[in-house]
Amino acid sequence: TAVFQSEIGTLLEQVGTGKESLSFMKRRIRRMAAQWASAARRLDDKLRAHWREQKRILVHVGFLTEESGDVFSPKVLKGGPLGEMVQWADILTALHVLGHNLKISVSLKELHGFLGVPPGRGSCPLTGPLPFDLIYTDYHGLQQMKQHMGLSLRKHKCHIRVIDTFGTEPAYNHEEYATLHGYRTNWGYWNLHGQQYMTMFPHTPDNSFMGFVAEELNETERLNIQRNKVNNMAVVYGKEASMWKGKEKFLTILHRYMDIHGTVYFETQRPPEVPAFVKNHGLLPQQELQQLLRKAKLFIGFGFPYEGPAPLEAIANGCIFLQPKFNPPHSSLNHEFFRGKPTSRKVSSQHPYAEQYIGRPHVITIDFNNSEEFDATIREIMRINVEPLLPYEYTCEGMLERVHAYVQNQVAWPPLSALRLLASSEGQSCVTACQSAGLICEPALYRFINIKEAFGGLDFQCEGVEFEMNHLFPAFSAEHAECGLQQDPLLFSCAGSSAKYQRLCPCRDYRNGQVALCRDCL
Ligand code: U2F
Repeated sequence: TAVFQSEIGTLLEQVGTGKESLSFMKRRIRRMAAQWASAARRLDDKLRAHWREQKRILVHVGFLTEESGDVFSPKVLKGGPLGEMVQWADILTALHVLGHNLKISVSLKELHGFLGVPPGRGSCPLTGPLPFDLIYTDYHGLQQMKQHMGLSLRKHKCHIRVIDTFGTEPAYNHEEYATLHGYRTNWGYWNLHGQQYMTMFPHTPDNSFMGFVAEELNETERLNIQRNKVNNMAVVYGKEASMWKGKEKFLTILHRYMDIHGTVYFETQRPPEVPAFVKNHGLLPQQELQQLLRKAKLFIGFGFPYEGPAPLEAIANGCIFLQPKFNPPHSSLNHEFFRGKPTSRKVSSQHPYAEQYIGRPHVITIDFNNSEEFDATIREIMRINVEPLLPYEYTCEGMLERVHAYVQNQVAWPPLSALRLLASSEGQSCVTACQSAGLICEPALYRFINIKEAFGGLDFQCEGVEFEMNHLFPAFSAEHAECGLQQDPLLFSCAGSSAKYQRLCPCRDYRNGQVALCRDCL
């Protein structure tokens, strides 16, 4: 039996020392401990009737190992990416608080130790049963496990979960299909189930949404924030000078109305990209950034970094987040940053989650190239008042609830009763088809609709039925009245569309603020 555990001493010890990234994660774990503890109490009450099995879980953080190059750790105090570390810290805390038996590895040596093969015998395949029920790792870690375990990795594959910031679509994951149809990338084609990839935001229903948390406010803090907001104070999103490059025009307009603050890393001198009228605080510890956001009215992004945690933190502290719309959207087809990533997802703004799941008045997404609109929006922002907002799925309780659901039931889940069968229109993906019915596509339910009878249910008359490996199938082609069924379950995919096909889509409902779970899912 797993018992909720709010004492974090052992967790901190397990995380270890010797790297700036680990220190960052430990500071975060310590700072958020009280919040996790009270969330655990609430969820414990809520789940009273459920028995929870204690699982043996290995967390192997591949990108922090020396063997993968660890380019992140040296940049922690220099404006480098922190989003991934925020997420790993929160995953570790969630698993620990849920009371599982946790082992943590950030080196090959530790990995080998935990997998039960003596170090130095890396080519020797693991024999015997896997000593873990679940392994959370990333693409780097997966590669390392393959080298270590050899062929036996295949046998244990279903125990693996891959933390994958931007997501992996089924067409890219399927080795044979990716090779035949031009979906091969450097990240690999591991033939996992789409839902074994876990993302930072609910980017695509083909993957599981893991997420992270942001700080919650108590009543006093809420009141204080509302009292202390400075109406003409803006903070710029971007801790690295390069993110400010070429943005003088917008900064100048903004400066007509507001005092501008930045948290850009610098060594000795102000970076030339940051104009003199900006008050630059230098890179701040997370806690001090929170304090700054509590005073600010506006948090403004200039297009990069994509899809990070900071906008949620800003919105949670009562800021309005202003960000550029991308028209055309950015993707691996047209933008360097996404090139070679195993997804063709279209990124419609700097932060599509903020745009689509939160929206106005907390999030305003506009075309920055239209100076008049930009100017008018700044003036509008100074007139409106917003309250701090944090979607439930980004609270500690929300993350615990979701991770609990994944750990306990991801195998045959969600229940068939959640299924709503829809047909997409031609050229429409199942992501969009379900969305436009107020539902979400659920790839785990494809296996129930991948049958001839499903076409009849939607009034499609099949002249012929064929089985094929095609990530758009099951689908109906009007031209020859042909019905296509999916030959390989690994290719079930919510993403993807073609003018030729009306796709069959397994949709389900979802909870407000917890899109990963259906209403009757727990
Ligand atoms: C994203 O990574 P980033 O690290 O660039 O994401 P941000 O949204 O900037 O913020 C990450 C954290 O940095 C903290 C802040 C956030 O939790 O509290 N921070 C801080 O401690 N001090 C400061 O002065 C400013 C921010 C994304 F998460 C990654 O997955 C992507 O790889 C990357 C590129 O798109 O963007």
